[in-house]
Amino acid sequence: DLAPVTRALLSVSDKTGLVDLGRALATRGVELVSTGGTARALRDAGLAVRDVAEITGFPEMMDGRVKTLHPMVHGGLLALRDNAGHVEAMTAHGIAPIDLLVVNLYPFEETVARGGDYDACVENIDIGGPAMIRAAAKNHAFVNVVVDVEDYAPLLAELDSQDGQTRHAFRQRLAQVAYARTAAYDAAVSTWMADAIEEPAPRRRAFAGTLAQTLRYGENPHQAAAFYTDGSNRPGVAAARQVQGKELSYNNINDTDAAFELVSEFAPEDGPACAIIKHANPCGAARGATLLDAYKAAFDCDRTSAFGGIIALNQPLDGATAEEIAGIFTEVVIAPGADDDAMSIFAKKKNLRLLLTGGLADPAEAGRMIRQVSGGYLVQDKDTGHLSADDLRVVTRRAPSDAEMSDMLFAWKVAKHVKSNAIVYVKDGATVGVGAGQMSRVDSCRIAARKAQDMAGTLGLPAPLTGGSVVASDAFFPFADGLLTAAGAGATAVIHPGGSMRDDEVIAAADAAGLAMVLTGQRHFRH
Ligand code: 93A
Repeated sequence: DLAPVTRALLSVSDKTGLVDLGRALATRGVELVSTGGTARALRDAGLAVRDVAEITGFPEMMDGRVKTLHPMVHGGLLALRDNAGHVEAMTAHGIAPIDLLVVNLYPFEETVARGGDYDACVENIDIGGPAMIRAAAKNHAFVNVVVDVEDYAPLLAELDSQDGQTRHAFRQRLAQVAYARTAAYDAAVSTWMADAIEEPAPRRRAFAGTLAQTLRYGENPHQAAAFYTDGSNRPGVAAARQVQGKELSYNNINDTDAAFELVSEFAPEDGPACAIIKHANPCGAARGATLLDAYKAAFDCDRTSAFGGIIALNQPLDGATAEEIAGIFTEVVIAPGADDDAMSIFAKKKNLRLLLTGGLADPAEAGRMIRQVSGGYLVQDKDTGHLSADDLRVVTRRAPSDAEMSDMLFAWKVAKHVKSNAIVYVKDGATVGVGAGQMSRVDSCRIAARKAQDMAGTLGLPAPLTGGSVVASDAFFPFADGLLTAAGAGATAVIHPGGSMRDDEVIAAADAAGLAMVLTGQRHFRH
């Protein structure tokens, strides 16, 4: 069960903690063997270290492509110490056992993330490192393999508690982590290649994630959960800097992502915009002359639901907006940045989480979405569909006014981020009613209209804001009933994909009600 550690091979690209580890091992009587740069770093710190080249009898060659790929190394990692044949082979060939392997790989993921060119990415595909990791992990009956700087301290603690040896269970855990690392590494290589290769897009994909955070729990307290990053460094919840507030929860991360992806639809140069999210659906989204105006207008769509919501902004948070946001309970605010005023106002709200992203996500950037079903995974391209006024086909006698057109395009972008069946009423660049996630479209129409009515009561308005609004539907109206509900609520123009068997009936109903209707030819289901 216990295995001694007398000889270690260290080969690391990330030299964090290396010298301390080397010294700690040397102090415990472990002989150090190492590759070029790693050996240099150890030697510079005054430690005795043998070069791998001395052991293999070969110099590192081909720009380091071949340095540890040799039987003297792999024999030392793979030999079963209790197998007479293996021991005989070691003796015959002068192979000395390696009991501890410390490797972290060429920074492939980092090279991709910083936009390295094709050749730089290829050169950063580590071959010898993963080969050794896999060999050492296979032989965990005798060999320890450490692939993470975080595991240096636990390794030393184990050696100290076990008198310079390690327990089988400890080595087994290290081996499991090691295979997770090599699997994620190769998945990252495959994912990068799939994106680098021109059409046709490859269909065989592997997925990689790096553990970023162990979460307190999942959607509910009885579910364990964790957060993995995909290494893309895309602006968003994963790469954001959390300035203040409690740790993000599973639901926070999910909702913050929904909020930021929605607000990223609105380019900063087109003016300030704000989205407020609850349970992954927008309960308000608006543009405004100022960020404060945008926030207030988004808030006025559904003040009740906005309580405890998540707010995303497309421009740096300013003092006036921060002051207004701080007036009610909000879970998370995510924005490209924040000025000093805003920071000091938020600093007084200790629990409010503030995330800064440094920029917006690019809604046109290709990506993959993965969903689990029982027994498998569904994978699809990200919904990057987008429209401009030129893509729309007017099908009613009345053409929309410029104001209606602008509101319809806004509503369409919001509808893309609402769970189906999605119905979004918009007036003057702000949502005034959102119907989400209903099994029937007409129900979404009714719910959105009713919520607008409720808000009119809250705001003390004589009539709901859906009067004179436009309405977007994420998919076609299968019958005229949803459209008639929207018209009844006061909508004057409608945007939807079209394509129903009953389009004629729906268009005739729009004409009869004096509505303007445009078809997108593209839908935005979101389930
Ligand atoms: O180019 S490699 O794939 N060929 C090898 O034989 C090899 N052996 C170790 N890369 C190889 N390594 C990697 O070198 C390790 O995984 C580690 O990331 C790096 C350490 O190099 P140095 O000690 O020169 O800084």
